[in-house]
Amino acid sequence: MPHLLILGGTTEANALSRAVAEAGLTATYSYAGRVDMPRPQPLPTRVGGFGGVDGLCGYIRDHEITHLVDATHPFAAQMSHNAKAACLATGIELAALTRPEWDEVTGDRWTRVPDVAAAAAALSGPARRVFLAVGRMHLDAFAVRPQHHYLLRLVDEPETLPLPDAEVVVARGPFSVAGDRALMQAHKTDLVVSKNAGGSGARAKLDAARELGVEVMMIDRPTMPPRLELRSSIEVLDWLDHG
Ligand code: 3Y8
Ligand code: NAP
Repeated sequence: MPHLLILGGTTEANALSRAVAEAGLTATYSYAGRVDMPRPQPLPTRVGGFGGVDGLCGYIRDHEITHLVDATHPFAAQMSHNAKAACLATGIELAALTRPEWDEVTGDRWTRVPDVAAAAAALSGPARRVFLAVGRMHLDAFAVRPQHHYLLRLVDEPETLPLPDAEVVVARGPFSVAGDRALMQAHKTDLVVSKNAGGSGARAKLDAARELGVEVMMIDRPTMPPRLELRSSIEVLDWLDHG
């Protein structure tokens, strides 16, 4: 009897979760436990790390997992590398559920940087009004650039902030272009810093930036291990039928 483990946390993972539940398949949805109230799922759900590759191998064996779908965010590189290693070690099938990265279109004013550290390094100039839409986990990297006024969008209210001049909006995606345009106008944003997440949940700020003529600093994705990459829930269900 197949038992699927879905490494979740994205819009696409949530669509897969619904499709798998509707198909009546045996599956478990997994969150890292990054936020206080993760979205409830129509599948049995576990929350928290596995304890590295060994912990994930133990989980796979103890729960007789037969297939793993890595539907984590494109910046969740550690989890994706661990998933590849654990599937090799335990001999179970692995597929990733991914989404294409965003591409610049006419009217965009993008500067691409290779990673979060390079984004912080590139902010060496005079004070700007920065919409830092990269989440909570990388704020420390920008502490070296305290001269800017930051607008931070976070999923949960932070206890402390490493940035002296920052205002926080607590919100989780998916976001709207009208909402992000109004937010950026109210903040007088002159630069948006964004991960190249792809997908629909986080792209509104880019469309709003284009409409407002605001510059975007786009952080490229980390490298992923080679693995089978699927693009939709249908492709995953087909893979499960034949995998
Ligand atoms: C815990 C689980 C859905 C899925 C929602 C997607 C879309 C909306 C947009 C901005 C960018 C950001 C951030 C973002 C988006 C989706 C998707 C996505 C970006 C939840 C969720 C979990 C997380 C973790 C959280 C990170 C943070 C990143 C905020 C659930 C809501 C910035 C990524 O406070 C923290 O520790 C937050 C941590 C990892 C990145 C970071 O480095 O801080 N996501 N986000 C998952 C877990 O525990 O395993 O409750 O749904 C999921 C979603 N967030 O259909 O509702 O698919 O990308 N999430 C980025 O893309 O840049 C916000 O503000 O414009
Ligand atoms: P990461 O840096 O790649 O992973 C760090 C560690 O977190 C992993 O080694 C693992 O711990 C644990 N982990 C990550 N995802 C997990 C999952 N789905 N289930 C169980 N454990 C998980 O991951 P991250 O960037 O912090 O992302 C964490 C979660 O947030 C993922 O579900 C991801 O899809 C979601 N998310 C991330 C972003 C982002 O910008 N990074 C954006 C949207 C959503 P152990 O080593 O102990 O097993």
